[in-house]
Amino acid sequence: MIVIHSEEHRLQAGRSELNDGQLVPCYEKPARADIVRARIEAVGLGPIVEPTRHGLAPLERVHDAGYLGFLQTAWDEWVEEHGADIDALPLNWVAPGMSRRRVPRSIDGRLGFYSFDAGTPITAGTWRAATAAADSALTGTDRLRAGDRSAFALCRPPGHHAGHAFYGGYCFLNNAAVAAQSLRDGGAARVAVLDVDYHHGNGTQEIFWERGDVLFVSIHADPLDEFPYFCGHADETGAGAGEGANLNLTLPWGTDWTGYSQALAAAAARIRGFGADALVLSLGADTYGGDPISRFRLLSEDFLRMGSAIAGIGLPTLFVLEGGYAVDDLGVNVANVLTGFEQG
Ligand code: Q9C
Ligand code: ZN
Repeated sequence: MIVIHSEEHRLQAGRSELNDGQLVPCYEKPARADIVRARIEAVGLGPIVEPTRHGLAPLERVHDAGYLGFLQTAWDEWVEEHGADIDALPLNWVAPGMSRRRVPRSIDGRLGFYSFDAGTPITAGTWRAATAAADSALTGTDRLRAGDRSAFALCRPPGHHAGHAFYGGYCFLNNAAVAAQSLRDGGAARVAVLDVDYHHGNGTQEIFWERGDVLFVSIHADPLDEFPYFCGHADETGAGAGEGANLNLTLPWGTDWTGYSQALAAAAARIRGFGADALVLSLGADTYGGDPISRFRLLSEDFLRMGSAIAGIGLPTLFVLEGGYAVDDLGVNVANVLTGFEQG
């Protein structure tokens, strides 16, 4: 399977994120992509190509124009106010009962307006890295349209927490959603997105919430216990034309392959019943037992089984990298999903 990857991911290298009450080194770091790329080369998965530039138009299909403008200028505005020695992190957010009718003028206000956590620093290279990742996903959709059975967009930064007009959870542009919309615009009547990252894909859910043509299925840790906390529950099924086209499968802390594989089988059955023309697979490997910020217990060999179960859905599939923070084992775990898929 062809792999699409840009060295520009390196331009997103945040210094610190807020976690457990402290500023700690970012978990979402360049070494993640490097180890995935190295493993893919080692197993000879397929050629690694650079993304082609697709411009702003496909991003504007899922993201708010004002939000995209903010992302492009946020770093410069931050530097003007606070200097370049500190990454841009938001300080406060709107709560129910507070007005959100005006976009603040101050960069600190705008960071809070367009974000939902303090774990996602904006840096000098954020916009370039994020657009290179989205371009990788879009280049993957070009391959599916050309007839490939699968492709892997080795994206960094990840995307599934980013919504129509918000960033957070290490995500700025929703690479998977951009890809799904691009497949629709390229002629696919129905597209399914399956999100196997440990965390709920709240951004993807929000983007397609009222859409009946894009099915969103997510398997993740129960948001009563786990980030992003405020959505991802089983009773969130979509609205309007999208009613019934959103499926959240929540699992408890400590879930191993026994519990996980049952949810995956349910997800696969729902996707098969939807009649999609293509599948976008949000591939987080933070379900791994060794992940430093997550609490599932998948083993490296389980990721082979995961890939094989995904192949069983029987659709042209674009894999898009999301989370996974056990860096030393991330390459093996991600490559296992892809080789498991190829072996069927
Ligand atoms: N104490 C992705 O996997 N912080 N994002 C969690 C845990 C946010 C994860 C803090 C985790 C975001 C793409
Ligand atoms: Zn995750």
